Amino acid sequence: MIRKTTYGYTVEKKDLYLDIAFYADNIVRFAYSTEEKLPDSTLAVIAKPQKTEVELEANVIKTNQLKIVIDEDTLKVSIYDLEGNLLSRDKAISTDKPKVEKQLIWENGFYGVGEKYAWLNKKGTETANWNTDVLGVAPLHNPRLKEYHTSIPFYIGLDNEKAYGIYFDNSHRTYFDFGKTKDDVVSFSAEGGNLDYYFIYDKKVSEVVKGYSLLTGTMPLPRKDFLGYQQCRWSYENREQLMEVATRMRKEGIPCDVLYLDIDYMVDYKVFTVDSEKFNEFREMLKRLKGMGYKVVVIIDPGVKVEEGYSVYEDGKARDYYVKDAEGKDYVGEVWPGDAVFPDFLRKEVREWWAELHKDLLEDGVEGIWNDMNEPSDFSTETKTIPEDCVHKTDDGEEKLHSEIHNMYGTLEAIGTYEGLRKLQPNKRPFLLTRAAFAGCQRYAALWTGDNSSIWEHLESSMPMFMNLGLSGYTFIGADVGGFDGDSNGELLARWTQLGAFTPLFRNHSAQGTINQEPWCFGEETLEITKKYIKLRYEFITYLYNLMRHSSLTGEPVMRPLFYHYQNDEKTHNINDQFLYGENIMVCPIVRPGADRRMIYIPEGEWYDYWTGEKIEGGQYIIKEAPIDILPIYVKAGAILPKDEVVEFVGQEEKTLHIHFYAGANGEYDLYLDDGMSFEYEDGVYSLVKFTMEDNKEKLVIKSEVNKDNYKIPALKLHIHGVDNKANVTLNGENLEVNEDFTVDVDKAEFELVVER
Ligand code: MIG
Repeated sequence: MIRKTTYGYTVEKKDLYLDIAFYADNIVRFAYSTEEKLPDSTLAVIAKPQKTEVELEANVIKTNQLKIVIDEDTLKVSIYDLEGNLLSRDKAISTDKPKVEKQLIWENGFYGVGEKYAWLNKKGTETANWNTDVLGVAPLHNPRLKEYHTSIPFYIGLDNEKAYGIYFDNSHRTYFDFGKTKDDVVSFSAEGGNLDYYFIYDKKVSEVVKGYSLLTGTMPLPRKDFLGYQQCRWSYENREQLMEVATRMRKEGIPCDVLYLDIDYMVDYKVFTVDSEKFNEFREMLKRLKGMGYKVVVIIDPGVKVEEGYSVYEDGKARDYYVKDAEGKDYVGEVWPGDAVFPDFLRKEVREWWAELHKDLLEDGVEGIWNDMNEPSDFSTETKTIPEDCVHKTDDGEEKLHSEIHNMYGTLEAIGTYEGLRKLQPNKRPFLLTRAAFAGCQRYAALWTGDNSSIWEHLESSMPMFMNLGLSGYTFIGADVGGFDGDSNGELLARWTQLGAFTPLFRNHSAQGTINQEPWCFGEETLEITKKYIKLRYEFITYLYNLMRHSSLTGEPVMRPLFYHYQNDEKTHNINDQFLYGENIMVCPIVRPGADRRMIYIPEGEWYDYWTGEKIEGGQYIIKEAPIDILPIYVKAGAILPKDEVVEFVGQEEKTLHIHFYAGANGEYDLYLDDGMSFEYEDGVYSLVKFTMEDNKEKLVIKSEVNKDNYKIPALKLHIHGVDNKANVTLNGENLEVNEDFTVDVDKAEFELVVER
């Protein structure tokens, strides 16, 4: 029997209910449970069911985009678009051990599932989600490994003309099989919990990504200075080492905004302590670094050292805030400080307590927090995490097994820390970096992909990983530039820095016991190349900041696979080593040693070689020469790009903003400007300038319009690319003499420039 509910329909079969709830015309939730109500969601889902136009006829539910056919005997569903094309069909479902097998019908590729090694397209493979400290269980990240530091049970199926996403809202260990076991079956299942999933449909994959972001939220607008270059190492062991790095950066003229302190800044790895012997006058040191333009981030691990007299440990114990073992005693594992207990972040009061502990560090001048080991990692067990039968408690005192909470543990820590930072510094956007994450964690923390190695394979594999993370709602991402484990080398660092300059989080980091890999460690040539690309990063920092803002509003990633904008071109469905940086820039890194050229696929349209200005017709493969100092970059005709003059750190001084127009197609660009730091933009303290370019081959018209000016708009200089005839040009109606490279100073942000071609 199918009954109407306030949010959709319920189908009942003996003691089982299938709840169908609508979140939009194209977003439908299918929740199977033994209770006559929608089951509770995990922390990932923030959307609520919406009143949607739906109608029921016999066993068919119709929305404005979908037709859902329900088999009342089996509770299996089939989904069609309104033209009658079959989008999805259940072959088998089970609810005791939640599992769905769907028919693999038309999907050309499968994507998403967050941070996973191996190629972009997951068709023919299987994977699993269980947050894991990879180096604890394997010598290095590799394609046969399924479980990484994060779990995002979301995937996308697509072909040229349509796409869907399935978000499986289950925090237990989950499994996905994309046609591996049987080539006509795609399945997902979990070790426990409910069969509760969302189906998101659209012709365009970009809309599916936005739909997923509607369900699980988007990244908050980050501070602009944290988009600058970041330098880290395990560890800068003392004040002298850290200051030396800080000074050397400036001396070499390498822009840098952020420095990190890894675990050795603490006393015996006790969280929320600072070793004042190694870092004497910590507060004064941070002040000096601030004066040089640096922000310092410190690492905080979740494990609390078991030690009498250590106030954090004793306070948490007195309040009964730690995760319990199966016998009801505080579970004691082993991490860097030796015996350690784990705060039960599932409870709000524990999260608030933890947040409050950051107060002294912030008062000392620490500007960001780095959460590591939060899978949580535990050296003492074979699984390298705390036992699955450990017990957490909800705010209502209900007990939950670690097997259910595990994948969310890092995110729960992030919620506590993020909300705590907001409270402690109400008008500064928090910066938080996490290793472990679950779906939805993008709302709180940036993510790095954990312990990679200084090998070319990990440079190459980071690209599909980033693109799939982006499709899975995670925008603020990066990998350890230069590689973490093992020794890096000059060529590898140069190539890695080239890619890093185009990842939202741009951090060079390396492990203890490996050779140093700061930009100056491998000789003059490597220094010059890394410096060139770190500077390029700063030239594009306003552009990146604008992409980040766009992502914070829509969920659209910064690093996008080519099919994100060229879905109808099947050639793009398996491109692993090129990506779009926003819609109009294409980056094609070199990821092999000794390579001085590579093949590049140029998608349809007209493109410019960023370095030479040469125009290239799309729809073809080209071979691009790329000696060690060249990262191939292409800009699409119609692009309008802001570019900054290079500074040592973000906000050092106000400079002219350069606006680059790539003629040959129409284009538009909304430039967003604010203080890059506070929450005042939420009250409208920002500016928006809209640029448009119309190019009908006879005439090029470039206009701008100030749509909001509550924040200072810097001086602008225009650069026009791809126009040969510089004879008949007017600026605001007056004739204009144009110089060789077609740059124009404008004295007002609103202008009109016309070129008769
Ligand atoms: O067990 O804090 O992924 O970035 O440098 C290793 C030391 C612990 C793992 C992190 C890495 C960090 C390291 N940590």
